[in-house]
Amino acid sequence: MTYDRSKLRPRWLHIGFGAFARAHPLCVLHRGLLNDPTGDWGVIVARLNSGRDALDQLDHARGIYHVLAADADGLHAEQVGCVIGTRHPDRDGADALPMLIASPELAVISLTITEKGYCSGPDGLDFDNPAIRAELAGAPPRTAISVLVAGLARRRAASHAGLTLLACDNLSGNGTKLARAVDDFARATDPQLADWIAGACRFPCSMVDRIVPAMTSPDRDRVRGTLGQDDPSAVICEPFLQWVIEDSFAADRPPLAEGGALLVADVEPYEDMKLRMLNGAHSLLALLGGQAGLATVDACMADPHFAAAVAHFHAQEAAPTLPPLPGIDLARYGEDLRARFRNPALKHRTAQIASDTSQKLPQRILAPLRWHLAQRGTVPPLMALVLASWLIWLRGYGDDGCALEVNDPRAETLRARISTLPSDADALPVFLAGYDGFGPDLAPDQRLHSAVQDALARLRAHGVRNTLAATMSEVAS
Ligand code: NAI
Ligand code: CS2
Repeated sequence: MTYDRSKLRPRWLHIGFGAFARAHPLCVLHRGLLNDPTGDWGVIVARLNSGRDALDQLDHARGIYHVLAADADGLHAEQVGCVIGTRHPDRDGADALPMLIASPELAVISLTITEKGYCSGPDGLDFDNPAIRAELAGAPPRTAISVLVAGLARRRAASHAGLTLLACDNLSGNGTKLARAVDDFARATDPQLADWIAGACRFPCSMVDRIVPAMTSPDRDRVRGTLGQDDPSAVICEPFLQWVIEDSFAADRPPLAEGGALLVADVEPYEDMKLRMLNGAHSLLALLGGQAGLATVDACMADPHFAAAVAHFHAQEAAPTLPPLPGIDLARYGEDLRARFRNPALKHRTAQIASDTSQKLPQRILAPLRWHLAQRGTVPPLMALVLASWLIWLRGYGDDGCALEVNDPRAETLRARISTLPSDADALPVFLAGYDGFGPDLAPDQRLHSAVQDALARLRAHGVRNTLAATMSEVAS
């Protein structure tokens, strides 16, 4: 490490110190500090709804941890040193984060809190979310949105300048969604605060990309073997890293371009490209692969039916929905994605990607599906199979009757409605009407109904592999 850590100040708060934060935003800032060693951009990391152990462990290592990029040649370790402290409400008190947000030195707050952490639906903040309801009724701030608003209220009261709030989750228009949720919450409590936030703070959108699977116990052994010591905060990920950020900062801008990020005026085309090509294909592999009993993405890609389906999905179902982006060849982008998915050193579990599907489908599958219906009047066959597969997951058993465990904030409600219905055909209309991602346009659409019905019947009758093989030969003819 070649920057002086003793010069780092608490200028950046990161909420959601999970696997991705370590290998992406914090890693980029670290690289930026290496390239601009005069910077004082130290980070305080926080967790809200997961335990404090990860933070205690990081404190024990004085904030230093390793990111290990995995490829066919092995693991390549990078030591990250930009973290200078941690906060957890259970350890440091409910006031700890709002106080930090109000401190004059702080300039940036970034978030990797998963899609559901934004507590939002298509129309902004979800006022029916029980945690949000409780906070608006006076409970101490615990959701990210309420913590941000509590901190910004203190900041305004102290007459400090606004902040940059940088959403780094896989949502389209992630910054806009964050701004909307914060505004909705603030406006419900203090409209003048909401006006101040809108004027003084910035919520840049950003496209984030690096595959960072959840760590497993064999991964911990690999880390120990490579470093020659334990590092409980280490993560293993792919070498690839991309971050495209809307160039809209409230005050000082950290050395992100120096760390490899691309700052642009409009992130939306990059976001849509990544969410539809990478994440859409990931959800396809996770749902259909998991249903077929395949445990990891590389195992799916080693199966010729899945490999052909992903190539078709990229070329015919996702890419046509995207506007051209200067300097980007979507065919090449798709090929590169498939090579990343084949990385045998990353054991990215299909079950991990299948979790929270209700939060992921709108930006990954349903937005491009709407494009196909509007422009071509058709439902692409693989998108229909993905939706049918999710219904099958919700009904609880896959090919050969194997049990499918759904980990999703909406699963309980959806499962209660559809798992007891006698047949998939009975379940389909309830599914279409019961999941709000479909919305008033897609839920009653007969073309969607019959495409998913057909996909369900095929998957149940022939299993995933045979269905993919038949579908690919039909689209080729
Ligand atoms: P993780 O499970 O390791 O960490 C999730 C973090 O989010 C934890 O700190 C957890 O406390 C926090 N969290 C979960 N639910 C929350 C809630 N309701 N409110 C506040 N905080 C909450 O997951 P990981 O891998 O760090 O991924 C997190 C997010 O980062 C993803 O959901 C995605 O949006 C984004 N991302 C992840 C990538 C990956 O490959 N892992 C790549 C690109 C983006
Ligand atoms: C994955 C993503 O878990 C998932 O849903 O699709 O986290 C994926 O690994 C990243 O977006 C890659 O940048």
